[in-house]
Amino acid sequence: MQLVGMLDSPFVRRAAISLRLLGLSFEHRSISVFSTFEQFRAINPVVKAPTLVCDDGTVLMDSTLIVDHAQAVAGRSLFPVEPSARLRDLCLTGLALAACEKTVQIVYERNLRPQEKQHQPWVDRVLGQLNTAYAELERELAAAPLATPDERTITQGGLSAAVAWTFTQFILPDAVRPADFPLLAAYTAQAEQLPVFVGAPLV
Ligand SMILES: N[C@@H](CCC(=O)N[C@@H](CS)C(=O)NCC(=O)O)C(=O)O
Repeated sequence: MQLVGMLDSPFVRRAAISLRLLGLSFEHRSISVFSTFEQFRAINPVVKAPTLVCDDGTVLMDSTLIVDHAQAVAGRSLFPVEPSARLRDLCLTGLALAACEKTVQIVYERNLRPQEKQHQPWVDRVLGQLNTAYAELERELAAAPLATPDERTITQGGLSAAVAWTFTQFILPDAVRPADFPLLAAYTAQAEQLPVFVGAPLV
């Protein structure tokens, strides 16, 4: 199996961490959708990161679908089994993915559009959505704290929240104030110490 994409993408990073937590061996190919577009296109004509090239040659994209496939191969899930715990973890994952998507939208708006074509009302809307996603995550953590992150027990919701928070803080340090999200910041700081996170560095 090959996981294609750069770890500065939170979607690639959550897929890489998930594959490792599931005990699956894979080759990571650090190919960019921007600087090495043609090389990426030769692997996946749609040029989306992450892309998983499966052992039978199947090309699968989207981090959630890659994790879904990886869980089927591994025979276990990174989500809790008990339905209400699983539902909560799905909600945490959804919020984390929304935060990643909103961060990426702002980065693309700032970096890929010429200055004169940037549309501030759109940026303001996305910034609001981004902060709301993190506020909802913080509220969830306040209502029911996540267990101290541990490689044997960390769930998809926990790992995705940590990956999202690290990504936003790294790429958009002015967008979300850590002081407003102390529980999320503290949880992420602990998760980032785990070997599986250290082994998939953002940079
Ligand atoms: N929902 C997707 C989002 C993936 C995504 O947007 N990846 C970005 C890199 S962070 C990408 O491929 N960008 C290139 C493009 O969309 O053209 C997932 O979870 O994998």
